[in-house]
Amino acid sequence: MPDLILHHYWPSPFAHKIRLALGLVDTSWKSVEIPRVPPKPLLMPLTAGYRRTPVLQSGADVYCDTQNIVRAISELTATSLLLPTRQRGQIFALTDWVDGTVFNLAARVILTSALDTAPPEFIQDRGGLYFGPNWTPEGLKAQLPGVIRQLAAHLDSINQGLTDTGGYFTESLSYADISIAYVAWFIRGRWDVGPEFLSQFPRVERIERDVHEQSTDRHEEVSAESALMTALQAKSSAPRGVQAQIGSRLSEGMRVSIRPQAETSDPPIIGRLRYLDRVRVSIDHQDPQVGDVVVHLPVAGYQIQPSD
Ligand SMILES: N[C@@H](CCC(=O)N[C@@H](CS)C(=O)NCC(=O)O)C(=O)O
Repeated sequence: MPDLILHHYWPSPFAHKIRLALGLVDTSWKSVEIPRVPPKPLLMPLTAGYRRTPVLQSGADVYCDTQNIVRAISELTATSLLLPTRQRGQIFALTDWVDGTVFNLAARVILTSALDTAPPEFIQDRGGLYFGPNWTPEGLKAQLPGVIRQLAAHLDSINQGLTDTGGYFTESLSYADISIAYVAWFIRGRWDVGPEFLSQFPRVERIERDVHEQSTDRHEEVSAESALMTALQAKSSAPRGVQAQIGSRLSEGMRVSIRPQAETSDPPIIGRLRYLDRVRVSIDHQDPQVGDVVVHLPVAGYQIQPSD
């Protein structure tokens, strides 16, 4: 297996989720630090326009979106620990809820608390990504108490689904537990009353602790330039082929544009369709700095459209 290279920045909660996943399967990885806001000139050549954090690279294969990255880690390290087959559906249902509703509420609380202190370009960028085009600082501030109540309601449900040992669905910890742990880590570290707030949910805190204790940290820092060179020297052996699907009008080689389904300010990812099955879409992408790479995204949560 080519080295796993994580393009990320340390305060990123979604990147933390992947650092924990790499640690739970006890694999080594290389760390490339990327900027917290665009421009990201040493990431874009690899991703065909995908700008979010994190991105996982393995040779000339580039995996975007944590849902897809966790699948890729499971496949590349040949372990079913994170996504055991029988519980996979339940795990994705829970992680969808956590990454969507629960993370969004936590991001609202944390961004609202940072409105007067964080750099304005950071606030502007994240507002557009997480809250759509019509958000305002006043609106966020007015809604804060109600948002905190909603966040507590969701964490209470998660807390009640847990016991004093093991994971949410499985005896050993899975991707479901990593999702609970990264949101708790985000709330604890970035909100001044985060630790006090979390103490209301002792089983959530227990999962946060267990996941962090069981995750190893086997990373090594490398430069972004060397990661680009790795891609340039590698050749992807990712499969080709577009699975026929009812209602889907896509075919191999078609130029496509891929965007998150939600209303966000993300730019489209554009390339030639190489592969599509029910869970993953892959596009061929070329750039002088990386040569030919294959960019992989999940199907769920994204709109894939033919593009001219
Ligand atoms: N659906 C994406 C969401 C990732 C995400 O929103 N990450 C945040 C960082 S925690 C982000 O990209 N922020 C903007 C940026 O880094 O440019 C995933 O699961 O990977």
